[in-house]
Amino acid sequence: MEMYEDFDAATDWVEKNLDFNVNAEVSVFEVNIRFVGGLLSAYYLSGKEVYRKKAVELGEKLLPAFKTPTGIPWALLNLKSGIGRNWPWASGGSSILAEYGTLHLEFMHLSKLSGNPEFAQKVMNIRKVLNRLDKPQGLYPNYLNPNSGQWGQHHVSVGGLGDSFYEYLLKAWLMSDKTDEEGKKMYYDALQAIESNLMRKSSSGLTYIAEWKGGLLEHKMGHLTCFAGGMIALGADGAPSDKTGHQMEQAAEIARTCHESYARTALKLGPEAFRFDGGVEAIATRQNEKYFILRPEVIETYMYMWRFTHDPKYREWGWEAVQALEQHCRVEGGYSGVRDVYASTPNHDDVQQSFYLAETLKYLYLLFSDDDHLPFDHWVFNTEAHPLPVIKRDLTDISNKVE
Ligand code: DMJ
Repeated sequence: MEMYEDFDAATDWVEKNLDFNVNAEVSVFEVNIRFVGGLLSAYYLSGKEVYRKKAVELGEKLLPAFKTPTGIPWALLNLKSGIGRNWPWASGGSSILAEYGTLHLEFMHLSKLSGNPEFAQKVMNIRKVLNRLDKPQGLYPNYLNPNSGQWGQHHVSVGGLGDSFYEYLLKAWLMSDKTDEEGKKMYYDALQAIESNLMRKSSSGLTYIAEWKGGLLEHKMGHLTCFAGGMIALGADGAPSDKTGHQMEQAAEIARTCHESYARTALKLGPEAFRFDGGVEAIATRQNEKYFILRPEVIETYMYMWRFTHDPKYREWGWEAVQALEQHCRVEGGYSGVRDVYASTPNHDDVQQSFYLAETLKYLYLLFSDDDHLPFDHWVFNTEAHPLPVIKRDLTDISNKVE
């Protein structure tokens, strides 16, 4: 965005103030996607050594989280003592799929930048544990016990608790310059199981991805799940050729459903979750699912769909969102979430989530930028929209052979 002065001020702050030697308990996942991812991106975009150093330093601080009998990391970690534990609410002491499954991209880069193979080994071991387990209907439950290595409750979601695990399988393959065949296979197999067991069409023809509770479907789709339109579009190209068109259609249908979830509200901003039962379609029916906290997933999907199709409707839908954000979320100090998207006047929650800048506004900016701005063949976005470069395979050997 050419905001060089602001960037220099931030670099100066990081150099002088960013210190990880704190006695604090943090979420391993959130620290990884927001801070490690952000630092890595800043390094690759600027080449400034301080960002590389800080990213590796922080990565090292996270390593004690992997000290479990299986190597599946704890969700929470005290950065000073190195003592980890899991969320008290998570099925019998389980770790969460979307948390331990969303470390791969950053940890591969940490190994590359530090020369320390430990980071890569830790995330490759997570895959090994997963590949040894039986998967119900080919699906990955959201809960896995790090002590026993067994699944917890058989709940499956492409939204909260599951989402970015699937995203990271696909992006691991893309980020490896399409050499990570294991990541590729795990992604397309998982997507097949999702399509068969979770993807449904409403009576009026809206495609949605439901939640799976031990074999029973809950016909609810979270705002978080709306990222799947973008993910499926991104993966469609690499799918077996007979599936490419089908996956692009699925992605477009999910984008349309998520747009409907916005269009059917008073504020033209989407609810946290919407349902397809009791005669309703793409509408939140419970009061505690009617809020909007500036989440990016729907706009993220518009951005991917725009890049792959150049259908102007995706920019139009993005522009509708910009107008709604300006009208209903803009407040004196920045932007705020709203408590009920069906109420005609917004009731602000007084919070600007950090993913609003990192993701929502970045994806909007990219939606209205040229395709050569952070092109997909050179960059993958981590789940917090921090761009990481594709690690190009070394072609020297091949060209030698060709000669
Ligand atoms: C972000 O932190 C990431 O996109 C994560 O994968 C899911 N939730 C939020 C944004 O809604």
